[in-house]
Amino acid sequence: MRTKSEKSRRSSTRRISKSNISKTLLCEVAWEVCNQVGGIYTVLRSKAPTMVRKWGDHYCLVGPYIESQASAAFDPLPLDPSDPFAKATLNLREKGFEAHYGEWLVSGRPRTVLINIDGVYDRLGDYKYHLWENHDIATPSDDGLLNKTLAFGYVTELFFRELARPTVTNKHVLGHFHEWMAATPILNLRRDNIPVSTIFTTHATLLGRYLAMNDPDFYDHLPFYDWHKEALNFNIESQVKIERFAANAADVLTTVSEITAQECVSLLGRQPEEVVPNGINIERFTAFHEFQNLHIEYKERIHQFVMAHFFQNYTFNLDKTLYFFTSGRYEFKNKGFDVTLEALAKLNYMLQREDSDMTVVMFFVTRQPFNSINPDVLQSRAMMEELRQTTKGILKQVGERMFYAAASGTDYELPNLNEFVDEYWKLRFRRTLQSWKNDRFPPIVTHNLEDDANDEILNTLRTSNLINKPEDRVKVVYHPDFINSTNPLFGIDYMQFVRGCHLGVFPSYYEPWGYTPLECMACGIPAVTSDLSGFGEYVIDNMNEPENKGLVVNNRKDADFQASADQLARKLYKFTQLDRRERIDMRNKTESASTFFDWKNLVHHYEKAHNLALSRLKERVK
Ligand code: G6P
Ligand code: 1S3
Repeated sequence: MRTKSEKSRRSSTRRISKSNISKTLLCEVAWEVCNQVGGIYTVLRSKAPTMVRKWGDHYCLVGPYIESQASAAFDPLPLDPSDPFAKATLNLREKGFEAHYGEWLVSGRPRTVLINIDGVYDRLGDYKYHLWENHDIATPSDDGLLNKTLAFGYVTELFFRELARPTVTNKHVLGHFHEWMAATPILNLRRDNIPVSTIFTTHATLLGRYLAMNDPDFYDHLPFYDWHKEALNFNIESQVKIERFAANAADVLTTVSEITAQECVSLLGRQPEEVVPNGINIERFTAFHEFQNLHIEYKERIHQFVMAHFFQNYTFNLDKTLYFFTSGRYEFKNKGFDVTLEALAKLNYMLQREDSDMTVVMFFVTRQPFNSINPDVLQSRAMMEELRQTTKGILKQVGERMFYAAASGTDYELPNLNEFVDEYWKLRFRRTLQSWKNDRFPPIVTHNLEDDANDEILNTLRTSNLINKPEDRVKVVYHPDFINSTNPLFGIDYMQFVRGCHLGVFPSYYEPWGYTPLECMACGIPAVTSDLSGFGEYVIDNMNEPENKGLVVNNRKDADFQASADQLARKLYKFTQLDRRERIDMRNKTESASTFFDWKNLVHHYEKAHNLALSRLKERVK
């Protein structure tokens, strides 16, 4: 593990000054600019207002042109040749490439160049040949994703060559590339000594992710892997070479956490000069102290789902029900789904043993291939809607008739309300209730998975007998699709779902940063993270008493699987013992602690990396 002195050695670099910014252009490049895929999209989007405030029109993003996304989130700007980004775009167009220049319609409205790679494939052969000849990177012809990134890299490299021409700008140019998918331009820019200083940020190493998934002792073995042998082993040699060679060719290497910095040393062969932790744009989340009200509003929406899902078979007190959730890409071990499941089984036992009247409903929100939503789940939802309509109809009839009776009558006693309901509604009510009730256990998964028999979450639930039995105090809903507002089961978007829950559970084994607990915090929802996630490690190093601020850091570094699961179960149990007032208080503390992670407080790490890149460029062109 990195020592404190090594950490502080890195941070001795100074931030880029205002006067240097006035003489510099900065372009950040990523496959996820204006292209919502995962965490890097969140980094760039949330950081944009802070960057634009600092850099003004000296800042630009570069991403792929994907029509469905660009049509909704991108506004073209006029191609004014006195604007260097516009001029470089014009030059690209003159060379026959489709490049768009405009504003990404997100907070801060950063200037953005989007490159359409569709027309590039016929020129890709030459580029690949040179990649092999000059950099010893052979690339197979049939890998669709790799070809896309190479096409993107090819045109991005040309964009930088144009931008750095004295006829386009007399300013220094910094190119900041995120993740291997955007990193190929670094190789030729360095080789041909183009006056562009490059920064490469890796948000995870490719090999690290594969190895962590496959080696139970990944962290112990990390210093000893043979990167090339392992890359061949996982059949990702081209991608790993791009990542490794770009990391070494860049003027400055950065990564998102200390824990991933160690991966960089072992698997990429270079110590990052700066760690650039991920922040959030708090303004986006601060709903003017409304977050407690939003919690109650969206919890009500989750109640609707839970009633439809469970109450056909048995009921429990919603006022004594807590909603826990985990979410993220389906990496069973890396995301800590395994530890979470084990802890839930223990929690169920602990609550049953003391005959608790609390119920915990745990949601697993991730994405796995499925054929359709389970028709039973959809049907219970429809039937609950029918029940609601029926009760509404009865209420309306009773209300109207009662009013009429009261206005025209002389009797001061409350009438028998049954008399106001006609036979049609009585029959409909009885029939709806009869078909509503059934005696099967509520399903643990909401969709029909393509490979139900081999799904690790399902199999673990079955073996631990956590299958929504009436006596279980912990119920489980596995939703193998991400949540958005068009999703028929919840009808709310993901952040609204988060707000409606009580606790996020993310005890990851491999997680370079991990935005999910941070997003919880910003909504005032307490969360569990782990000391093997970049975020958890940052919390331990930089925050006092995180648990009092709604953040539990699960120990995975020095604890084995069982010990981590035991610890997690105890923490979850402790949470179930809080009363409502204590939960409200905890949410207040959580929400106010989240300002710690505002980009305003974290962007200086980027500013240091940019300053270092600038000084290295000045050295090179001297
Ligand atoms: C928010 C609301 C309160 C409500 C509470 C429920 O704080 O402002 O009116 O009582 O949520 O909290 P709970 O933790 O029980 O969901
Ligand atoms: C990566 O995305 P992931 O979920 O594949 O980058 C994210 C942004 O830096 C980071 O939060 C996450 O841990 C990484 O794994």
